[in-house]
Amino acid sequence: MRTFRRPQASAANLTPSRFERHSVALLAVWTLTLAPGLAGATQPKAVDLAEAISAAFDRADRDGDGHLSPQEAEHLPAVAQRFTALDRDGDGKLSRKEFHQGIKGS
Ligand SMILES: [Ca+2]
Ligand SMILES: [Ca+2]
Repeated sequence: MRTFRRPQASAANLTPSRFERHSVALLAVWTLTLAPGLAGATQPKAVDLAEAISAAFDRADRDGDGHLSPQEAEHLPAVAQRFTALDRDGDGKLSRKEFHQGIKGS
C-alpha cells in the first residue's frame, strides 16, 4: 500500500495562458453570479458553465441589445481587459457568441 501523498500542485502546473483563461472565466462568472440577491438562489447547486456565462452576459448587457459595449464590459474587469482580443470580428462590441468563445476558450 502506498502511503505517499500526491503533490497537490495542479494549479502550478497550468501554463500561464490556461491559468489566465480559467481566471477570466471564473472572474466573469463570479463577478455577476455572486452578486447580492442571486447568491442564495443559485449557489447550492453547481451551475452549468454555459448557463452561468449566459446569465453573466445578460446581467452585463444593461441595455439588452444583445451585445456588450466597452462600457458594459467594464462591469467584468477580466473581460474588459481582454475586450479587443475577445472581439473577434472587430465591430467594437462583444456578441453573446464572442463572449462565450472568449470565456470558454474555444
Ligand atoms: Ca448592450
Ligand atoms: Ca464583435
